[in-house]
Amino acid sequence: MAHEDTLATKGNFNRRPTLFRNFISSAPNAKFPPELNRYHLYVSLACPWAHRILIARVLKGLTSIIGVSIVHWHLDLDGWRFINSDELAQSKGPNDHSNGTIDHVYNASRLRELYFKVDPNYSGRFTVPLLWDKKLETIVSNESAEILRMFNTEFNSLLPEKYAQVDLYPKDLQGKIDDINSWIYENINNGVYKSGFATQAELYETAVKNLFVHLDKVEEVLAKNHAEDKKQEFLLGNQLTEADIRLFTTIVRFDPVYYQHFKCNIRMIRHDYPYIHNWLRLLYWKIPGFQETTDFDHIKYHYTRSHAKINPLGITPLGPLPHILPL
Ligand SMILES: N[C@@H](CCC(=O)N[C@@H](CS)C(=O)NCC(=O)O)C(=O)O
Repeated sequence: MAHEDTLATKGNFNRRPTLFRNFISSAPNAKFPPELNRYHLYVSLACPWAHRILIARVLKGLTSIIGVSIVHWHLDLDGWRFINSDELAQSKGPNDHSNGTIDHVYNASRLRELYFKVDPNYSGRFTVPLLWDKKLETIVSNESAEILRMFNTEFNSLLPEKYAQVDLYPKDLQGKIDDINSWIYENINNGVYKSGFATQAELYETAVKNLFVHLDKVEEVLAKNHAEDKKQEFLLGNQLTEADIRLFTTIVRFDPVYYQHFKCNIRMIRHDYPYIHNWLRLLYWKIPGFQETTDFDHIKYHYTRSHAKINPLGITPLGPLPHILPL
């Protein structure tokens, strides 16, 4: 990924646009209506974009409505693969997903087989997350920001009230969420990749400095929300929204991976950003959906053993220990 995405841009990392952009919709006659057990998610536990969707799937109570297959943590030149029969035999039971799973729908060996099933001439990247329609045997979407929105609203008619009323993109906050998402995406979610995949020192230095300017900005937002008697804990005040989910998946990887592997080491979350650190631990330790979808070993193996240009020996650093501090 690093190589292809930096080639055309003289060493700057440039994430290419997503190609499958259909929507599940509860509107009458929709091509992709909400249905029990019709859709299947393909994810990597390492990928911050896929991680958004796994969290939303739990928060919205969709775990028994939408199944999941998890790719192996290793990304090679042919893209993502599923675990093989030897690896399956070694796993410690059906709930051991530490290396990934088989493809529960087709038993494919690689994710690319699904892309080719839909378009034999497909020439884009074979990315996760991928939302698959088992009925029409096609891809609904591989754009995480949009899958997140579908999960938020389109399955509500199938959900118990407790989950239907969870709203990660409430009407009155949409403008503010869009605004914070856009600078966090550009400078932080993607900013760590711009730092890590830059192939020239000056480009790296510009990217990493910009990343920390924006982490400082997040720290200010959280400090302000918490100030005086407000004690608001989330990015948009006292309500958890998709903006928190989208930032979480980068911040939880920050000290264990990006700090070292992507050279984002001007400051560390745990030592230098008290408000971000508290917010991170609140989500991880207190709110269902965050901890159970975070697998630090899987995350660390993926980055440190897939990017041969960055870490040619594939030795995974052990620290920082623990990967996340207690509350
Ligand atoms: N726009 C996509 C980006 C997804 C993406 O870049 N996924 C990466 C993993 S973090 C991937 O699958 N890369 C595979 C490859 O480049 O071969 C989204 O947010 O859903």
